[in-house]
Amino acid sequence: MIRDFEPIPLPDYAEKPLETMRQEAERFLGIMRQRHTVREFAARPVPRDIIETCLRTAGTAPSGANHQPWHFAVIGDPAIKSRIRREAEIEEQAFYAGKAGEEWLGALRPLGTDQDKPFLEIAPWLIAIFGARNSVSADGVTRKNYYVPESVSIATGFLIAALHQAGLATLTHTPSPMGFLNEICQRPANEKPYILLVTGYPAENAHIPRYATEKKPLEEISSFFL
Ligand code: IYR
Repeated sequence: MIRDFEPIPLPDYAEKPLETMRQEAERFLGIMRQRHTVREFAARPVPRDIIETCLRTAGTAPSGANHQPWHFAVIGDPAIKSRIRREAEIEEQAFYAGKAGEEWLGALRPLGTDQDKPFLEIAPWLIAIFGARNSVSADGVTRKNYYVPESVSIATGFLIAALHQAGLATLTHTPSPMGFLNEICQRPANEKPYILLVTGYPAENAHIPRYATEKKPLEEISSFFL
């Protein structure tokens, strides 16, 4: 179906006075600085509706041609989580045994990661995030999607921020390759798994690598042209 341009007045925009803008920008920075990737999760359950609301936030992300080329497969079933752990650890064993190469393994050393992924069974929710190269609409027409990795990554960023704001911890896990997620999550071949987002409460004794708290200063990540 071809849709024509139909402009509507910009909804929802409310300009903030500059001082409020400053305060809000600072406040959000403060919130996001409190996000830390966690690898030790509590087994405590998290209600499904909270995950659903955060997924709705992810679904507001901008995307190529507004095609919204993402799919979030949300896994709470312990048997499926075990299967994912088993498959992921097979890949990770090969990765850490040398497939990654010395340089990559060296880069990961300060993070302290290894091939054991118990969090894949412990955390209450695993969110497998897929990007669709093309989509088939209800009327059976296949349409190509655009900027799929960019779109999926932006939506994932929204999701991570939403889960953090809700009070949950996440781990952006990327077993590689992770084609096994298509079969387990029953996703078609035109969809590529990008990230397995592990979500739940952090374990009571959770640690993070100090290295992960070292964020580049503004001067290093930006340049201004005035
Ligand atoms: N997928 C592996 C390795 C890994 C790779 C990167 I790049 C990281 O930032 C962290 C881990 C694993 O999950 O252990």
